[in-house]
Amino acid sequence: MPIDPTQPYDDDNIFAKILRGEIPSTRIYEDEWAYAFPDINPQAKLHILVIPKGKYVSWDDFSARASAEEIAGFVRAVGHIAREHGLVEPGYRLLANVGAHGGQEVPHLHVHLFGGQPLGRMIA
Ligand code: D5M
Repeated sequence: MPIDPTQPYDDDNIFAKILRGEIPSTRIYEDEWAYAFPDINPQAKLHILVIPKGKYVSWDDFSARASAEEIAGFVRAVGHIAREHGLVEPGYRLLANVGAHGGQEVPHLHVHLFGGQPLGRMIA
């Protein structure tokens, strides 16, 4: 079920539990601002989820409330992960679903990073 992106942050959402180590995940990358792990239901050869350490429901919430430092740290982390995986050439795709039309299911901001294959025009 898509979530309401205007809802208050829910501390019991699955990615909050992953950040607290209450649900297992394989750490791909971690720094002060971001945590990255493989998507449980990969839609491409490489499908990584990158989430901010801060409590943000969606891209909308993050872009409205996060500090410039948090935004810069998170964006830099996503770029770093892509470079670390050698994705810049031949390329990759970033996606953040928001709300019902976006099909967002987990109410903690996550950026999908797809790569490792030609991706076509649409992937979700
Ligand atoms: O995408 C939510 C994504 O989160 C979806 O691709 C599955 C993934 N997911 C859900 N639970 C887990 C766990 N426990 N580990 C890894 N990946 C997970 P959305 O953009 O909200 O539709």
